[in-house]
Amino acid sequence: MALKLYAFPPSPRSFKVLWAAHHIGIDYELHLVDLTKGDQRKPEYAALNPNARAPVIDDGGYLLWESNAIVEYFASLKPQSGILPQDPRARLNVTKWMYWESAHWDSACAIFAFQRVVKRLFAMGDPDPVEVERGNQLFERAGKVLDSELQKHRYVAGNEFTAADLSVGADMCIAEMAQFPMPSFAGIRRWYDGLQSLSSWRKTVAMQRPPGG
Ligand SMILES: N[C@@H](CCC(=O)N[C@@H](CS)C(=O)NCC(=O)O)C(=O)O
Repeated sequence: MALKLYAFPPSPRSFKVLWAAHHIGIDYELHLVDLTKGDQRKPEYAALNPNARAPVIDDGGYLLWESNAIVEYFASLKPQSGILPQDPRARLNVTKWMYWESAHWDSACAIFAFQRVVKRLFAMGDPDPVEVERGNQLFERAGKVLDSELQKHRYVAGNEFTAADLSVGADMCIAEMAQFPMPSFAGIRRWYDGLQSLSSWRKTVAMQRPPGG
C-alpha cells in the first residue's frame, strides 16, 4: 500500500516533504489539502492532523505530522540515502539545523510568505510595513548564521547534502515570490543556486502552481 502524503504543494512545509520524497526516492500517493478551500479544517482531516495544518503522512495507519519529522521518517525508510548520518555527533549536527529551521528560519521566512504571498492570494490587503520590518530583522539575524556556515562549506551541515538542506532549503521555494531580503548573503545565494539545479527540486517546483492558478 502506497504511503499517503497529504500536502498543499505551493506551501514551503509541504514542499519540504515532497522534495525529500523526490530526492531520496520515496513512493507516495498525493492527497491534496487545498488550503485555499479550507480542506485543513474538515473533520476528516483533523483526524489525521489535529493541528489542521499540512503536511501529514499516513503510512499504513502510521500517522505523522510536522514536516521535519516526516523528513526524518523518510530518511529512516532509505538509510542508504545518507541524508541522516549514522555517527551520533554528525547526525545531531543535522538535527540541530532542523530544530533551528523550525524555531528561527521558518519563523522569519513565514512573515514574508504571509505578508507578500498569502495576503495577495486571499485578497487580505497590502503587506503590513511593521510586520515586514520585523521579518527583515529576524531574517537578517538568522540569515547571518546560515550564510556564515555556507561561506565555510558547500551544504548546511558540511560538505555533504543532508536532511538539513531539505529542511532549511525548502523555505527558499518562495524566496522570489515573497522577496526574501538576501542581497548581502553570498553564501546563501551560492547554495540556493545549487539547490535549484537539482532535478528533485525542479520536479517539486513544477507541482507548486496553486490549484486553478
Ligand atoms: N510546523 C509545521 C507547520 C505546518 C504549517 O503551518 N502548515 C501551513 C502551510 S505551510 C498550514 O497548513 N496552514 C494552514 C492554516 O494555518 O490554516 C510543519 O512544519 O509541518
